[in-house]
Amino acid sequence: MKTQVAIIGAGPSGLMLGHLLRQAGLDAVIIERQTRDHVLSRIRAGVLETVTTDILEDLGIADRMRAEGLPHDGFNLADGERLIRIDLKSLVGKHVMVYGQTEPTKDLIDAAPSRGLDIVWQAEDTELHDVESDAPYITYRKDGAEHRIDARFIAGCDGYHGPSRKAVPASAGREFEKVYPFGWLGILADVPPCNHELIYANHERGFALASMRSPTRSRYYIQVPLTEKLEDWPDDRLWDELCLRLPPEAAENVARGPALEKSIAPLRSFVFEPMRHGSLFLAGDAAHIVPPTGAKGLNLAASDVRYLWRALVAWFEKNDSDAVVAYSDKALARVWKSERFSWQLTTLMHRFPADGAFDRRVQVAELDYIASSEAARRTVAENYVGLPL
Ligand code: RFL
Ligand code: PHB
Repeated sequence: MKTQVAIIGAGPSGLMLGHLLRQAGLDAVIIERQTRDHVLSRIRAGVLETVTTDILEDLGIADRMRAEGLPHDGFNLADGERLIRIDLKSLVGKHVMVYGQTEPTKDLIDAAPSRGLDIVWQAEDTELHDVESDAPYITYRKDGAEHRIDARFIAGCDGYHGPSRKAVPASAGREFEKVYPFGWLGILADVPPCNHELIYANHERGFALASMRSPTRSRYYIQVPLTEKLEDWPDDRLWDELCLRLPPEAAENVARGPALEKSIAPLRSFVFEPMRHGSLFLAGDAAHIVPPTGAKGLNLAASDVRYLWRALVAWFEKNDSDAVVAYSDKALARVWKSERFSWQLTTLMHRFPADGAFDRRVQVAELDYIASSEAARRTVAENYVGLPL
């Protein structure tokens, strides 16, 4: 098979890129390792910035998001009993959209056949070849048969564990990494949220986050040591711990219900540079990871895709390679600003096992500053809604 852009991965990056390329009249094929059901069962991001909602709008795949998504004009930072509201609307004139990652993923998958975007599910042993040449290709196995896709470019949208980043020789790339000494234990349950806006809570027992998927579905997280095992967290223990960490007025409103999903995710900051090697581009989690505290991961994937799509269209339509050459630097400039914000918010809101009284005083001082200074709140708001493209 031959195509213009072969995309590895049917996560948000690969799906958005595939649709944007098809809309511009280019050929693209997506190769995905998992089944459609598996991809749709992964509970991940909850908060979409305008960069992400704009892509869905521009693609004409936003009807359900407009009907079911929850625009949020603000969110809250809590420290013990104190609640600091970040009023996004009044501070920066923008909002974010609460529309769980599985929903736009489903909308993009459902729209693929009618737009001529082929997705190959359950592709095994995907390998990239000749990425330094002008004629790269991908091989994979499906149903016992070997397949090959020749392309002009390969887009590596295959997440942190995918093969694309590994196809860049060690001498041609550099990794930057920070691993945090804790993870997030998450629970999804069909109960009304405890608050109408998100609450990020710093507590002496550890961080907690109150989020949601809809007026009847809640998503909560608590910070746990990496040594914790899921089986040691029956639902009741998790609900009890959550209520201890949230500010009292929110804790009183927590409605309990059986877990629809429960998982522990480690926290990591990671960047791979550069994001292009020859005819291979990296986008989304394949190139960078942020801790989820800033709600930036999916939105960074969207901004990568926006730059990459424009670069590829200019290349195919006008034979203009400037944007292709500039892609990595342009994407990384935005990536590093989100890395900084996500790291800073994580540091401000979590309890680090090695921290002493000094570090805690600095956290309190920074939260005091945010509470008392509109300039400080505007800085948080500007980063949270997403910096300009
Ligand atoms: P994905 O979603 O990991 O998709 C990659 C796809 O590639 C496939 N793949 C392969 N396909 C073919 N062959 C192979 N060999 C392959 N290997 C892998 C995978 O099966 C998969 O389908 O990466 P993508 O598209 O770059 O999207 C990134 C986002 O998923 C991620 O950044 C966010 O989920 C991060 N994130 C959040 N982001 C936000 O913007 N806002 C949030 O509120 C937010 N909350 C979160 C999060 C991530 C979390 N976890 C679980 C890490 C909350 C959590 C708890
Ligand atoms: C979520 O709802 O899953 C969520 C929300 C905000 C975050 C991270 C995760 O910062």
